[in-house]
Parts: sequence; structure tokens; C-alpha cells
Amino acid sequence: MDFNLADIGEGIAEVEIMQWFVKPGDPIMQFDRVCEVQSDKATVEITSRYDGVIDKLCYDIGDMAAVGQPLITIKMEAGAGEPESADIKGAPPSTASSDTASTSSSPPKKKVKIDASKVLTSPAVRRIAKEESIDLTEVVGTGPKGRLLKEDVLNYVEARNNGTLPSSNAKEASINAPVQNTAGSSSPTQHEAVFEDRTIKIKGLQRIMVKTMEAANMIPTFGYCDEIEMNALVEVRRQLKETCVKQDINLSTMPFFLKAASLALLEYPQLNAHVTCEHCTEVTYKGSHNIGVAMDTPRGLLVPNIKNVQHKTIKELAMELNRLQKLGSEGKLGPADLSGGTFTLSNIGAIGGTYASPIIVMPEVVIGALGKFQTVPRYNDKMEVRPCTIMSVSWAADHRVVDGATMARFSNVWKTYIENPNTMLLDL
Ligand code: CAO
Repeated sequence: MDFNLADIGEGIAEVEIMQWFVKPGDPIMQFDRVCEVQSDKATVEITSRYDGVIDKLCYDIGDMAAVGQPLITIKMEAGAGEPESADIKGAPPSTASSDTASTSSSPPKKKVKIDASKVLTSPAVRRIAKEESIDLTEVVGTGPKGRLLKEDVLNYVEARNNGTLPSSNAKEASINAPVQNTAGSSSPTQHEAVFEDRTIKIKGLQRIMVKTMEAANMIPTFGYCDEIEMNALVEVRRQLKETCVKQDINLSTMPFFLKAASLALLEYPQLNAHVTCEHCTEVTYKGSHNIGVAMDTPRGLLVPNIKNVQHKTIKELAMELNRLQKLGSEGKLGPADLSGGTFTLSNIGAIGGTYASPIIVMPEVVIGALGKFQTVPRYNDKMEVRPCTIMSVSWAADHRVVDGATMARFSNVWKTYIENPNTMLLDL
């Protein structure tokens, strides 16, 4: 029978197949893992709802699977003893594995491809292999019990890019000459640039980004930029940082930016809103300030949000941000943190740059990009030059529902809170 991909919520219509945990011929029971899929919201493991034997996988790794369509087909009569034939039927005759090559019932030369999901390695290494479009079964593992280490994959990538990979069957060749593939055998040319065109399929999170960004780019956007003096905030943060460190909390400037945004949104609630995407026929002013933070993660750009910023202290915001950053770096951000945002800040300045042109996170109506802190000379009230730490902000607002004057007034309020962080105390 067909096993359809269930609706995983959040309006997700399709997901990418990241890895299969089963292959045709495998017996499967309810709650056994079938595959891992990825949407723009999260990576999710799909488990079986039936007992039986896997008959067919309907997609290859990297394919987009549609919600409601068959993911696999399962033979419901378990234990019929047919796994081997199904296995050979489903496998292309390419790389040999030592297991299958020695199966007595198979012709001696018959080659059955090993399932990449069975290769002994970590999710991080799988991710690198996926990004580099590498078949894990082609790489020799040098870790304990043949475990595939990160450097095994990186060495493989370099060898491939340098054109020094054994041509037809890298793994077999490497098994015959394992010394050449160890981490210490870097060739002097390994850091040389490869002056060749490379065409790479756009998939995974990037493919999802293509769709969402194309749609967001249709929004008529109003841009507004300003400069913020950061001297006072830098000093306040310096004073509070030590206290937070003792409590194992990393206090960056972001929690202050988030709190200032929430306080300013109390005055301008029309900027904390959702619009109906396609035709913008309705706008919903959102009750909670669920402020998204654009995050540079190993998976790419993700925008988790901190819920109810209006009810949180700066310390609580720091703790939430720490939690989200940890999950982001581990690739574990889930739908609960990635959905429901109402307004977004993107601290691209943590990487560099002064001004930016951010793209609205639909269906929200405003995003702000923060530039790099820079110490520059500035006049004070007495026309004396003094060093001043400046940060730029670049807002983008959906001009269908937000006018420029409102955006500017909101920005002024936000700026005043940041330039005078003590004033936030009055409103906490
Ligand atoms: N200018 C200069 N330094 C900055 C800075 C800025 N705008 N923002 C942060 N820093 C500094 C911090 O002060 C910290 O240094 P110290 O601890 O020594 O003082 C260091 O950079 C690291 O900060 P952080 O990244 O841990 O903390 P954060 O809370 O400021 O930022 C986050 C968190 C998630 C916003 C950030 O790590 C990030 O991912 N930014 C990139 C966002 C992005 O990619 N936007 C583009 C979206 S469109 O593709």
C-alpha cells in the first residue's frame, strides 16, 4: 500500500528528502524511522504507521516530496523472505560493498550499492557530504571501525577538486592504497584555486530560499536608514556582561535592540503585523511581539523568533537568544521557534558591512538590518570632536500597509531607546 507524506503543518506543501533510513526489501514496523525530510521550517524524521516490508522508495535523496503523495510503498505481508530480490532490484549496479560481494547466492561480480544512510558517520559529516554532492559510500572512513570522519570527506572534496581522485571507483582504489587517503597526506597543491566552471543543483534550504525570496521581492518596499550612537549602550552592556557571564548567559547587544523594538512597537503596533501575501487584502495587527532574529547557521539563513518579547526582561531575551543560537548551530531549530514571527531584526553587522537592503520575511511588514559598530569622530553639543561608536540601521517596510512617515517615527523611538538605554528601565 502507499504510505503518503502526511501534512506537517505550517502550510508546507513540499519537503526535501535528506536521507532514507530504509531501502526496498527492509522489514519495517510502526514507529520505525523511514526518512529525514527538510522544509524551510525544520528537519523532521518521518516514521512508519504500518508493519510490513518496504516495496519502493518513491524519491531519491535531494528530491522534493509533495505532501499527500506516496512517499514509499509497503508490502503488508511481513516476513515473506523476499528482501534480497527487492534489494538487488532497487539497487544500481555500481560500487561494490564487501558485504554484498561475498553473498554466496549472488554471482561473484554482481555489485550492489551500499545505502549511504548506513555509513557510520555523524549528521554534521552527512551535511557536508550533501552540500558537496558526495556519495558517502565512495569515501573511505579512517575512524574507529571505519567511521567516516569530517577530514575524510574534506580530503575527498579536495582530491576531487584537484582532479586527483581515482577515476572510476574511489573507494575500492583507496582501500587498496589507504595511506594515500589519510589526513596527513595533503598535497602541496591542495589550496590552489580550481579555474573551472562548476554547475551545482540548487536544492535544500537554498531551493526554498529561491521561492520565498522571489515572492518577497514582489512586495513594494520602502527603505529607510539612520545612524545610532552606541556609546551609552556599549557601556551598559560592558557593565552587565560580567554579571551575566557568572550566570552562564552571553549578553550581546541584540537583547537591547529587541527590547527597544518591542517598546517602540507599543507606540506603533501597525508595524507588528501580517498581511495576506498574494493580494494584500487584509492586515492583522499581531498581539504578541514575536521578534525574529536572522541567523547565520551552518544550514544557511534561518529566522527563529523570540516569542512575547514585550513580556521578557533583557536577561530573559539574552537567554532565549543563547538557546536559539545553540539550536541553530546544531541544526536543531524546529517549527515552534521558526514560525509565528511578527517583526524581524537582522544583525548582519556581526559579520560586517554598514548599510544593507533587507528583504521582508513574509507575511510580516517590517525588517531592520543592523550594520557593524564603528568608532568614528563626531562633534558633541560643544562642537568638540570625540570618538563615537556608530551603528547604522536599514529598515525595509511593506509600503502597501506602512507609510514612510510611520517607519521614520518608529525608527526615531527605537533609536532613542538605544542611545539612552536607561530610559528602557522606565518601561520595563
Ligand atoms: N557590529 C560589530 N560587532 C558586533 C555586531 C555588530 N553589529 N553584532 C555583534 N557583534 C559582536 C558582538 O559584540 C560579539 O563580540 P563580543 O562578545 O566580543 O563583544 C560578537 O560580535 C559575536 O556576537 P554574536 O553573533 O554572538 O551575538 P549577537 O547577539 O550580536 O548576534 C546573531 C546574534 C544570531 C544575530 C548573529 O550571530 C548572526 O547570525 N548574524 C548574522 C545575521 C545574518 O546573516 N543576516 C543576514 C540575513 S539576509 O541573508
